[in-house]
Amino acid sequence: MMTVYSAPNTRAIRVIWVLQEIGAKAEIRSMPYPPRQHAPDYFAVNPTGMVPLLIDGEVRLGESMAICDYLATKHGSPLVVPTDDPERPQFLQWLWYGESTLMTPLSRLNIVRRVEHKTPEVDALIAGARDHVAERLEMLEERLEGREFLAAGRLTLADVSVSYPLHLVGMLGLDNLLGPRAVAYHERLRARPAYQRALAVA
Ligand SMILES: N[C@@H](CCC(=O)N[C@@H](CS)C(=O)NCC(=O)O)C(=O)O
Repeated sequence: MMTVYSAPNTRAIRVIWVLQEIGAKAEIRSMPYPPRQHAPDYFAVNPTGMVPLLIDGEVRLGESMAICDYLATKHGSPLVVPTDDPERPQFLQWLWYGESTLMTPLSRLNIVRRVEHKTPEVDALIAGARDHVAERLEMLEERLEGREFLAAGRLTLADVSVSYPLHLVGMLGLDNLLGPRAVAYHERLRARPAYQRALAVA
């Protein structure tokens, strides 16, 4: 049986959602967040202390989208757009947008906002990161014009990737930066029974 190490409100939700979409079984070991504080024994399993982590026999993967790709590919799932599909380039574009273009300023914001003694420099960093999030969400809003999903006209790993930064947008209280298409898109993703089941165990 595969094992997935998880914690609530982390990128592990992507992995558990994919497991649910493809109907694959894994033991989910959910820890309080952050494991480095609340589950120090986890360092013996993963020296970085980060989640998600997948263990499948000899295979150990610690990048959420690599795990999703590994699982979906192994199950021959349409969540992966095949290499000979004309939608493949856009699939890749949006898959990486989710974990780099959109996550980068969100991660920065998530850290800097915790600085207790706000100086003008800290405020400028927060404002700059927020502006980057806003600009980058505009790209998403454009892409969603006339589309229910980001590529190939169906749910793919590109949507799984982008769902997490959208979740973080909500957690950071930045919903006002989302355009109407992004709001409807995120609701559409969240309404999927597989996503709801995943949230319950992540
Ligand atoms: N690029 C990695 C990032 C993993 C990551 O940053 N995980 C966060 C939770 S979303 C974490 O475990 N942070 C806890 C820590 O750094 O101690 C992925 O996509 O899985």
